Amino acid sequence: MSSAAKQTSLKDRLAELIPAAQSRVKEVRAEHGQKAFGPVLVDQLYGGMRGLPALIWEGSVLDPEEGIRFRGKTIPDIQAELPKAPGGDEPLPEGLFWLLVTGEIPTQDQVTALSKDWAARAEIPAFVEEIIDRCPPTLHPMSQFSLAVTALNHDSAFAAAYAKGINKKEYWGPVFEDSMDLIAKLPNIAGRIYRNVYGRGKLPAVDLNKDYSANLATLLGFGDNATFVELMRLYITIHSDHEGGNVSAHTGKLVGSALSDPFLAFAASLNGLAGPLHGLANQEVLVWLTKMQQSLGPDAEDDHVKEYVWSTLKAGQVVPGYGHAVLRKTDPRYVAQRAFALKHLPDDKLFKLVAQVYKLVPDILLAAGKAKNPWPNVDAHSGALLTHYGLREMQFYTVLFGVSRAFGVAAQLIWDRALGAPLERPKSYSTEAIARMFKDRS
Ligand code: CMX
Repeated sequence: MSSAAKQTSLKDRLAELIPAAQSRVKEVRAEHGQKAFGPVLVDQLYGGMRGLPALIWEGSVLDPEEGIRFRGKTIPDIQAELPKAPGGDEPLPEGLFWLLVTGEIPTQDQVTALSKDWAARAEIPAFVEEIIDRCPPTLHPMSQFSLAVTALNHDSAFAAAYAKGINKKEYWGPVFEDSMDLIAKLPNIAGRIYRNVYGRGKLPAVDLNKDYSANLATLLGFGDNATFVELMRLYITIHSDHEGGNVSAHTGKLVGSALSDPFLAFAASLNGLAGPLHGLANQEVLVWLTKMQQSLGPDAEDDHVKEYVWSTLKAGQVVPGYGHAVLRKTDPRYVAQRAFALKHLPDDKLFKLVAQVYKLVPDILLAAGKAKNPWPNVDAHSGALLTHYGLREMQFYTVLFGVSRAFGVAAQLIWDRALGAPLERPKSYSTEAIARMFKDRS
């Protein structure tokens, strides 16, 4: 690639890529449009649509055994290939966003340009600051987050362009601008919520010369800790995207399909992420581990931990952080966080408990005989890492997941509008309609 080409902005590169991608979709539809994936079972309608092929999602694909690939690349691939901060080991999330949007690995200069662009867009309107400031500290941080992101719709470039009658071929341009604004403003929103709710003082300004994660860490009050900044780089990168069917990703795509702008669409994603079976599981894991520590004391023996896990199951509760609707192996996002812990905090007590639970829970879930996947997911590990660096407020954890998830949802919203994705409108049936339909077919 020539040095001139290396300076191409993300938007320019996207504009270059869109015509070929549109032709590719036409080709694929012409060749395969009438082919079937296989039967749809009534059980899938009742069973949360597990395995039902229903969505196009360009940024990532999830293999049950292998885990996530972002544009074909595994987590170890992106750790090796994406640009890093000077002196850093973890990939910069800026590069991951470039990869999700273009399918290409950006240069260091392109990533630096994105850091600067996002820092320049980071300020949030005064009325959004007021909305956050007026929230009672007892309102869950995720509800505050969703309120603030919804309110950003006030300045949506897409909503304004649509009101003026923009040609549908041009939708992707203002959706791109809104997506960039959305991602850029999340650290200020997250930082403000954190400081308000937990009395952590005034919010500093975003530094135009720092990368996204360094600014996020500073806004939260942990910017002086270089390892925490590295953790944020890893955290934002690996939580960003997990193909399209999970609740937050699918909700964002669904709401975006009504041509709701990216702020409205992503606020809907956040409301889904706030559920305990999805993103809130990272909070639930820490609540569960903390209660276990309180009940068993430090350095609990394996047998006592096992008993505690069984008591959770016998109480009709799930073991948070374990199981997955698609994955059937240990989540590579868990593996990446475990590797970070082994490198930076091998002697941390909570990490040791997380590792002990990892050793014991899968066999218990297998013995209990219900969960299809007894292995840990991403949420089983993240809280222990945050706690180590002093970010101990568990109710805040899902907000960080939300900052990251914006990357994946925004990338798809841009492509949905570039590829002319229509309004989503699947067919639903009542139980009586199904009973009637299959009455004479047995
Ligand atoms: N602990 C106890 N029981 C579990 C379990 C767990 N960790 N995981 C699954 N099961 C149970 C289910 O509740 C279900 O029970 P019922 O038949 O009584 O309803 C049964 O095993 C079969 O479930 P499954 O097909 O294996 O899992 P699903 O696809 O229905 O659900 C998930 C997936 C993630 C909701 C589930 O594994 C779970 O509740 N895990 C704990 C919560 C969690 O960690 N969520 C985070 C997921 C990652 C993320 O999105 O952030």
